[in-house]
Amino acid sequence: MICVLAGGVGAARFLRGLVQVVPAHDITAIVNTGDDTVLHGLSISPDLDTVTYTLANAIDPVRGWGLENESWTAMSALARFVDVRPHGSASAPTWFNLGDKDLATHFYRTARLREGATLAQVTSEISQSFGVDVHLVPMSNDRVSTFVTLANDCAAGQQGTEITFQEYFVKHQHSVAVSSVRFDGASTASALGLDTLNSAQTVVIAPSNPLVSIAPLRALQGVDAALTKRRESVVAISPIIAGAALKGPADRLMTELGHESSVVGIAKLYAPICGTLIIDTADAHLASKVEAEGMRCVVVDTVMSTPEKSQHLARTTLESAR
Ligand code: FO1
Repeated sequence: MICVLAGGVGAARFLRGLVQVVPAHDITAIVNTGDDTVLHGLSISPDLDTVTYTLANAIDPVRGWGLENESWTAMSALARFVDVRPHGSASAPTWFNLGDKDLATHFYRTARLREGATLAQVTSEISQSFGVDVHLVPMSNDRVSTFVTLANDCAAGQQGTEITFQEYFVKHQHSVAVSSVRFDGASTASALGLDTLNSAQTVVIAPSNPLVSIAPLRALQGVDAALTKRRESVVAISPIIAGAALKGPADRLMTELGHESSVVGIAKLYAPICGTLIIDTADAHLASKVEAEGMRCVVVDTVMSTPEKSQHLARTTLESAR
């Protein structure tokens, strides 16, 4: 069985390639829930939904999140209340776009959680309803919430203020500088999938943001220890190519949080838990520096611009782990 540590879009694209290489039922994805948020009283799990929708071929291909062929009737109907809600009210947040079909997922998840179901149970029901055979496991059934601290006074607030991940990523389009990241609840949350981390033939760290998508998983008790114990069969794919992230703020966050925004910076983050780092051909000249961090380095085209390229990357990843 292959275990994949997954964030959002990059991980979803990699998994779409992996299911072409190994049977879906042989794959377990442990997915970040630090991005999860409650809006309109609805429990929203963006990374779980992005992975589910992508594997169901139902994702919106342009946005990379939410469902394709969406309508936005409910969201536009909310706009009328923005003018009347009291100052400071969090109701009718129109900055986080929820499509009409996507809302159904949040209705179901919220109602099932309120009935006492665990997030893992609900995730299994939702992925089954979308015909997804990959075993999707939230990193924990307990709430873990990612907060970022503002580095400067800015539109999002004063220097030193904490905002939620989604306020950072969506409301402020990750355009504000960050001085630190915190995973509230991680120290007491119990990690799911530890048995999988111990028993999987190979563990893949998907090309997700190491600091806000993979780090929440690693912050849970027992995860880093489990990975370190089997680091020779753990392989990571760098989400940074030629110093930049293909999508999202990974490169800026690396710099803002004191790391080098390069494959060497990624190697330094992953070396304790991972034996092999896969980097893009654009970074081939840095392979020896990655190896100097004590990791094997594999150079391949890691840009998953087509399903075929995702498949090739998945195949190379599995071969490099053996
Ligand atoms: N990302 C955005 O940039 N803008 C949005 O309005 C937005 C809405 C949204 C709704 C549901 C969902 O599952 C994801 C959504 N995302 C949106 C992506 C979300 O911010 C993810 O957390 C990021 O993709 C990072 O993983």
